[in-house]
Amino acid sequence: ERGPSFAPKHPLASGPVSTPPHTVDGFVKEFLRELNYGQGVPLSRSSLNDQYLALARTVRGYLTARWLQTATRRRQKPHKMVGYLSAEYLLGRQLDNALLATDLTAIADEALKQCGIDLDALRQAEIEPGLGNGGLGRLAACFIDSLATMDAPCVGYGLRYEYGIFKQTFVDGRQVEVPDNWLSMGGPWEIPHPEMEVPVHFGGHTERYVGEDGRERTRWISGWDVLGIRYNYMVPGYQNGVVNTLRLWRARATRAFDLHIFNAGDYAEAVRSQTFAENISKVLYPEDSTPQGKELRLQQQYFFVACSIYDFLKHTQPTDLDVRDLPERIIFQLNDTHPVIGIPELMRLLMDDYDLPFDEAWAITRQCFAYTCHTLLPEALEVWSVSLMERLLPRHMEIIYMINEVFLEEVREAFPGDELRVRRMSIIGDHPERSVRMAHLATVASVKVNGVAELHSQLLRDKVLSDFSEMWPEKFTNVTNGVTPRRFVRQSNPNLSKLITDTIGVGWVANLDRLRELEVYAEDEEFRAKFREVKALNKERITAVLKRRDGIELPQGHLLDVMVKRLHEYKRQTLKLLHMVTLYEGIISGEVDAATVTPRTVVFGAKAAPGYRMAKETIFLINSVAKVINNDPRVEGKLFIAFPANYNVTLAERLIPAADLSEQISLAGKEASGTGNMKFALNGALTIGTDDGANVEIRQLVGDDNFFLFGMDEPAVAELQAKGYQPTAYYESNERLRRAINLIDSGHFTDGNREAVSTVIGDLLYNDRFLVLADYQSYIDAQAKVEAAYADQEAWSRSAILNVARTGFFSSDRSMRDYIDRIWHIKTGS
Ligand code: GPQ
Repeated sequence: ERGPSFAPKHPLASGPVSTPPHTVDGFVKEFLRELNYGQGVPLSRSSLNDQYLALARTVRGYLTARWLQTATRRRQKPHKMVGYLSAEYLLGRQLDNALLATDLTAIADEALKQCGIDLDALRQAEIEPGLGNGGLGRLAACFIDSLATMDAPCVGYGLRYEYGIFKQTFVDGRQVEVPDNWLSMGGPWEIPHPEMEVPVHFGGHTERYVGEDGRERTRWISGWDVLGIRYNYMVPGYQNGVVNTLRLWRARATRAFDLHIFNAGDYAEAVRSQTFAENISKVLYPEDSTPQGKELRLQQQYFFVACSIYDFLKHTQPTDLDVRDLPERIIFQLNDTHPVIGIPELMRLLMDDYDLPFDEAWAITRQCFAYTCHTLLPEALEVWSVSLMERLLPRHMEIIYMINEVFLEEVREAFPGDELRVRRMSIIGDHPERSVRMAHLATVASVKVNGVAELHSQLLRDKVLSDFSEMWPEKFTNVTNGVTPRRFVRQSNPNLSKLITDTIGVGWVANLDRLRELEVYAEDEEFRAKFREVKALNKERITAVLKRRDGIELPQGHLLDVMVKRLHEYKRQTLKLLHMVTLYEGIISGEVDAATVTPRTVVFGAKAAPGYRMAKETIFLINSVAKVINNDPRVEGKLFIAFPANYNVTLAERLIPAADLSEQISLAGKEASGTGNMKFALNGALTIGTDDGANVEIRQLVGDDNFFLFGMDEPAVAELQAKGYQPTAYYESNERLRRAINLIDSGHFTDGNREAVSTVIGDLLYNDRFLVLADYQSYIDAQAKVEAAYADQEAWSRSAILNVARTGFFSSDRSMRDYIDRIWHIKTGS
């Protein structure tokens, strides 16, 4: 291994050699240097991609200078740090964020102008790194942004997928997935370290041996190995000179691996086996909240966690550290169960490499992890079959058995004679096959277990993990999610940002509670007019974006009603669709005069997991309904449905600032938190939502008058389900619902093809696991209230402003403060 190995005497040895100048002239020089010497082209012959890459590397240079300084400062006085372990980071585009963090936007703009280049064109050349599925991955990206802004010592660890979340296209209204080759135009934001290889083992068997001291030990003789290659990404704090690290791992074949086969003369087989090893970091699994028990996925999880723990032990921590002091140096935060295999991995290292006995290793390990759960859906709780574990990670499986044995003893001691409880709590489950319950393992080993919104944490304690919370009540806590105001207000909504800054000063960007100072302006007519002007400008902007990006012509002057999130039954996109069909059916049946209808455009954005049948059928249905409603002259242009393909972070940044109405309509008790809901409120959209996830807290903060609540609450849902829910009863007793469903069922939206809608309709009528029909009437009534409220633009603006002013709580800076104070106990700013 060729790591850092010499101690040079040069006065500039701890770098950076110089910091690039914060001036237009200086920036021009840095940029041209990158263009000439990095890309090897003169300005006059450079392509758009040359210019983008040179600009990105220029800006990266400004970041690296700060990054080296941050690292040097932290090395001088090492403190406990956070290792944030996450299989996903849904970063979004980097350029704008880096410019904002370094306060270079105006300088870069002017510098490029002098070179005859439009900054905006280069912005659009960036392919966003989509290394995540949805909320969970975007949350990780917000968290590391906040930690850098708070100057908290943190390394984000994850996987450098060669292919991120698939690109969604529609063919005849159906989703077709296209691979996301995000690195195809170059990866200017990453710094690879191909010389820093981390060995990762798989398969094989274990054997006992007796050490020199006479004690029995175990060694793992692996069956095959791969190497982890380190890729560093910089995570800049907001205008504070701090740059933290995001470290993503790429799998590469070992040389030993193929030498053997080369020697046997099979060249092609050797190359093929390389591909096998490199497959580990090839592609992000596109299932959100519904993991498939695929072997490659377990390989990915173990691969990145093993690399990360090794990296911390060998490179990051001070070399003189005694592993017994590990809990004073590191806390690994488990972003859901994906990195939970890190628990037996740390145990393995402590026992087999550092020679500690089980009890001592276990006492240390139990202080080094904390676990965040992001779901309540039983099907989202990961389990791995024991047979797969034994084959892929035999030593880890042994260690899990040992952990389970001492844990179940603890349970028996706390609850004598309660063998049913012991079975329920066991880390190993028996049905439908013997498997490891990763959420149990995480809970047993962690210092703290947290949910992601008040209601979610409560339901975790009372339902999903109730046995555990009875045993260890103090282990359970809540940290309500948050979003970064840098990306999701300051960058994405420059018009609103300027209005806010002109009104209360710039302090809000790093201290979002200060938005409270806007509250008084809700009563100020002039401010309200300016606020409406901002919305109007943002609507113009999204109109231009959708035209250019999707060829969609958004009608003007409409209430803009937005539902963007992964396609999932529990999120109930179908309920939104039934509302639109109801409005439409009212018009075409002659019951409602189109002239009296509130003009409304609904924008859907949603990817479906490629193997999720119902979700894909729902996409097809939305597209089918959209085509008919948008083109029916009887509607007189009053209703419109836009479903741009490939909703991603970049589109979210354009769409959310323009929205009037935010759809957060999951069945109560199913959405752990939601984070889109927070972004909408912060950008001045009103929410129509159920009492679910963080909606509850949004409503408490903004007030009932400024939130459209509907639907059953969680206890009502539980009660209805307990007594036996019958969707047909709602269908039969509600005429408008029946007419809407019948219209879809008749094939009206599918050229007479009834078969094409039967999956969705059949499920609604005879299954409806997420009680769409039960909440239908309440939703329709709430939407009528929305229309009445929207008719009074002054009152609407007042509510929208109050949403902005009262939701500063949802800054991810506050979430990070909570983790730091109550879970991690690390120091910031030193
Ligand atoms: N979430 Cl378990 C995901 O995005 N993916 C997952 O696999 C799981 C959860 C979401 C969750 O559905 C949202 O309610 C949360 O707001 C989000 O995680 C972040 O906590």
